[in-house]
Amino acid sequence: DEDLDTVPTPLPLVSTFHRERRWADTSSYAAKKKLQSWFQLSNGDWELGKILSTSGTESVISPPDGKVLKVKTESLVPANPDILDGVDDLMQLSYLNEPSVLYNLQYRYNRDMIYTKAGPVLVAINPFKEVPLYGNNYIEAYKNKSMESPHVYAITDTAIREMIRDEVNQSIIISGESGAGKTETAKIAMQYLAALGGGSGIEYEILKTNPILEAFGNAKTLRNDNSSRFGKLIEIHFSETGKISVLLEKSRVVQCMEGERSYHIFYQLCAGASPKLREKISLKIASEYKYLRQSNCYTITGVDDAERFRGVMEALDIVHVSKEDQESVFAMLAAVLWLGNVSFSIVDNENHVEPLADEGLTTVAKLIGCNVGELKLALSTRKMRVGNDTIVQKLSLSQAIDTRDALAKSIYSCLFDWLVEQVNKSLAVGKRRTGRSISILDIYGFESFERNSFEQFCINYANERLQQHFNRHLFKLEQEEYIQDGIDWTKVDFDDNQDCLNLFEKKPLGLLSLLDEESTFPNGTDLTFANKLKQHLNSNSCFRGERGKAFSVSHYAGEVTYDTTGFLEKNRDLLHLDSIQLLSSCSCHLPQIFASNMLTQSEKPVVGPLYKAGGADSQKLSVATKFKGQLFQLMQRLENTTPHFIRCIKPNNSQSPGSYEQGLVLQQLRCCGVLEVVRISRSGFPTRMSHQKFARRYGFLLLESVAYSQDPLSISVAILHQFDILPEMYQVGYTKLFFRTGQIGVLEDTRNHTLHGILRVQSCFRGHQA
Ligand code: AOV
Ligand code: MG
Repeated sequence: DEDLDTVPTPLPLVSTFHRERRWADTSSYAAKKKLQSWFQLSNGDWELGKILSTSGTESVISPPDGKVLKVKTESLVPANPDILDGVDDLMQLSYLNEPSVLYNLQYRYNRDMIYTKAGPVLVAINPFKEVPLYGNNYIEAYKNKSMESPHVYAITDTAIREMIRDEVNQSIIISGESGAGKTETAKIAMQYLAALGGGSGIEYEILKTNPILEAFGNAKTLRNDNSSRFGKLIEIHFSETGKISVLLEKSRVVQCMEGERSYHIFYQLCAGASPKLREKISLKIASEYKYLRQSNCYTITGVDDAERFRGVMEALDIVHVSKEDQESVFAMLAAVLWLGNVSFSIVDNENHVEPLADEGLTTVAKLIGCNVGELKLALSTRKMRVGNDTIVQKLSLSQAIDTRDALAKSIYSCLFDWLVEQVNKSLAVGKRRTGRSISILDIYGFESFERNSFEQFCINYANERLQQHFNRHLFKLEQEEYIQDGIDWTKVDFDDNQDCLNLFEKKPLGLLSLLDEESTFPNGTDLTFANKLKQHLNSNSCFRGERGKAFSVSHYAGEVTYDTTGFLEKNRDLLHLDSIQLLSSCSCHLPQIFASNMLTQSEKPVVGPLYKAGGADSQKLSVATKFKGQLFQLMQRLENTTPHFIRCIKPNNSQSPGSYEQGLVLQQLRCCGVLEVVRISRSGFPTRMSHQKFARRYGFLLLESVAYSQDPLSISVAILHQFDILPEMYQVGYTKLFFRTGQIGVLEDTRNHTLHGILRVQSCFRGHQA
């Protein structure tokens, strides 16, 4: 404390002040017209040009290629001076407009600087190639803060520090369209956590289990060769365990679009199983299976499925799945594939069917360990309770196919759940440091195809919820806090997606409720469902009825037209008691785990509608209701954490390196509100501290000892004055102080130096000159 009078006060603030000042220049553009400016080409792209002259409403502009063009003056958008090219935080741009942001990101992208800050948010542009930004040297550099450029490592580091400093759980929330790089980004964040754990911690274990979850939960889609078909929340508890929770898209097991693939593991198994294993589980090559044949796509360029299969087996070893259980897992996968080959023939004049007793049926029976007769019965009849009697009903062809597919899907999804459980169990071994956690959220990205079905409906709904979380944290809560604390500031408009969420969630007249209702009607069809939507939802501005069975939703990320074909069936996802009983009675030990799992599922109290259509045996929650429930749980877990957001951007649709399509990037920046985030961060006061905490933390730096006798607010104000913090840099609220970005850092540095008793005045100056 005796060193106090050498505290370097005003100087460090100067550089920050200049930066702040530039922001205010935005409106004075007219005065500077003769500078560089953005103008729009006919294809919508922006180009930079020098304004040669302006007369009336027209300007003459010269782009770098030497041509001279006439453009409307009002269409010109001011460009930033060259000195700001490629700044690493968009907040630093003098002119914050779309072309400037696009250009800045592209400037960096072309130099392999794929990360840029947008205020508190990290923007990551998918390089579609290896970039030299990762590995131990980089991790070390971020750890000891010798590297400051934006990076996933830096965000992860901040999360860890805040967890320790504030004793609050943290989350890293990764969003972006399909193929934008979320899953890779999640792995990079894990990498950092793993390295901090010294290479033996839980994070390292989680990384090693990745091949399992990717093999069983990812597939090739038209948007992404390695598309996640499940959302996952990795929770790393610094006291005891890591935990992964997931939501899987099941339908892919039995059907997928032309050019896409089912789950990687099927192809990996077919390509990589040893001759001995093949024999044991009666495995053929991928093209022999109908489930895999339908999309006409078996391989992914640059991917060796056989090699990946070996990786999966190694990972299964790591999570202590015994060789015997592994074999059972593979046998179940083979059973799923063979189920798809089961075909039916008509047996009476009422069009009832029975499965053919061919290779498909007999192999399935062998693999799951039941007799052929039982399986045949389970696939062609349904037991129904009528009063006190049980009657046996024969199935039509489409009912039988649905029953078969439902069985395949539930075997697969139980297998997936079981694997997640094994992974979680293996992660639960060993205890760790503090009692806090960091969660990493990586879900399926927003999808819009030519044809969009129930899966896209669920996926996009989840993304809509996530967007709401983003909005709430970066806009709503922020603005509410200012108002509550009596802070004077300009409100920033942002696209609130509450209307769209209402469209999905409102009861009884919302998309989800109406879907569930129609799913319970025996005579409900996809068409009656579509008509009902049009009848009830037309007044919602986010909804549009389309021709036939289709409807459109205006999502935050764009309008998507959904085809309701298959909606009811997929939502009901009936698995009949017959199938469940079959599975629980068979001799292979894994299916019993599944079956008990399924039984408990179907015995759960029914909160949603009852499915009268299938009889009393098939009462259970609809897929959409279950999905919503899981989603809410997930969001609730996130609500209690301090979020750190990463926005992944896909620079082109061809998954190729080096190509940066302005229009595509702009659309993504717009829909995730990147510009607004920057704007709010500039106009807002992102750092805040209660008067008590502020006084406690910095009060001892005060030169006047009288301060100690005063109330926290007066002490706060005295500190601000002593340090000459400029009035526009902070606001004094009723309960808190609010600071612009970077301000608290100066105080914090001074405090640290003082505390350590070594006032290295010089280095402190140096640190703030940049
Ligand atoms: P996604 O998770 O956002 O899509 P991925 O993380 O699977 O997207 O990324 C798609 C592909 O982009 C990867 O397979 C890589 O080839 C490439 N990629 C992404 N990030 C990087 C990076 N940092 N460095 C190098 N290549 C990268 V989806 O799961 O479809 O929504 O449901
Ligand atoms: Mg993914």
